[in-house]
Amino acid sequence: MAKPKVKEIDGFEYTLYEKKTYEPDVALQRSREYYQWLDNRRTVRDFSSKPVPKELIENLILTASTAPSGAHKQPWKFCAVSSPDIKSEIRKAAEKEEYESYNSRMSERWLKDLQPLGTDWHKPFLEIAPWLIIVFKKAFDFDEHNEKSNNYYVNESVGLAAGFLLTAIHNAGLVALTHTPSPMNFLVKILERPANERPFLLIPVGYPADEIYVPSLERRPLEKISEFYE
Ligand code: IYR
Repeated sequence: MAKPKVKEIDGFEYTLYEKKTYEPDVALQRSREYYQWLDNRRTVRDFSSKPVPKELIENLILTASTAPSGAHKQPWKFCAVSSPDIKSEIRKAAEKEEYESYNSRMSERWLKDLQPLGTDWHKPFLEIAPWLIIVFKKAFDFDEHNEKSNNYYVNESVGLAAGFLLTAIHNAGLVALTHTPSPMNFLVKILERPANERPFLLIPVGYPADEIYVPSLERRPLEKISEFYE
């Protein structure tokens, strides 16, 4: 008998999930290739202004939204900004906060840790990148009766979605920066977000500028980042 596509368990509908699998040798090869492909992703701060179609950004957001979330509450909102006026407003507000951070709020030790990255309070990429995706986390939500409903593991869930977003950007041959101007509340105001949405990450997305250099960084080797208990 053919397997039913859906069935009811304890009063809830379940869908048949036919996951494609691979024999270990093929899986091993795929895992190696995927690692090498993702190891090639780098954070980029120098963007080209070359346009990126809206539909591509929509696909990136849809990909991010496939992340798992606590109780499947999907506690995220992705705001995609290409409007030059809004980008410029965001840049102005971000630079104001960043100026304060770099000049008085960040510790000497923090500034020293950032030296190899070459960052400062100037954020031209906020206007140059064709799109800014601002990821908001929803501290709580409203149900269909407009009653407050809970979200769970919000930071974990939105962090996962942001990770999926970064891999989708890399896959599209685009680059991104995980930018965290601090504090980020100005984004709630500029984008007129409701009270349950808090800024999580600001991610400029686009093509890289013509000739770019990224810091020569090393990723920690497997022995340093893992312990196996066999
Ligand atoms: N938010 C600041 C400072 C900054 C902090 C860390 I930690 C970084 O890895 C990079 C930058 C900025 O965006 O410049």
